[in-house]
Amino acid sequence: MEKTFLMVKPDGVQRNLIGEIVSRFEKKGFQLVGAKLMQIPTELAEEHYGEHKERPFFGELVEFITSGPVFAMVWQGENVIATARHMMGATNPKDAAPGTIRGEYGVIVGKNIIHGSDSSESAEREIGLFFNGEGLVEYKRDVNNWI
Ligand code: RTP
Ligand code: MG
Repeated sequence: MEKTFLMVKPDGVQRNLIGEIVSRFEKKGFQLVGAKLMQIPTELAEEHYGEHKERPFFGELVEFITSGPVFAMVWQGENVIATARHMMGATNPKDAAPGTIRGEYGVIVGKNIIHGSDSSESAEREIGLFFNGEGLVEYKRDVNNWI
């Protein structure tokens, strides 16, 4: 089953949005298979956002994502990678549709509440970086028969 890596960023944790965000993916019908509250070390942040190393905002991005605890999660379900990105909304909250997570709760691009893997390659890479093959739980859920 397809898996993706989602993370409530430090602003989302500070604003008490963990429950709201978890609830949205639960209600959609996706299944939580791993989660942890953690403070990201600088080296992990730099690796996670490595594709943006040359961008002018890289320093700020790493500083922000390491500035407080994040809630790291792995979710699974059919097409979960693309669907989660739709549910998150556009990167810049000013362009994110109402009803999406960033559209409802975000204001500026540097504090956009949630991260989500953007492809199957990045999902695999990010799940490996944050969970390192440990802490994922496979379990049957009766409700899956109804989704
Ligand atoms: P994320 O990786 O955090 O899920 O966000 P994303 O795919 O929607 O956007 P991406 O292009 O990967 O950018 C990563 C994060 O960098 C910050 N950013 N700042 N100042 C800027 O112009 C700028 N552009 C991007 C955002 O916080 C974005 O989530
Ligand atoms: Mg990205």
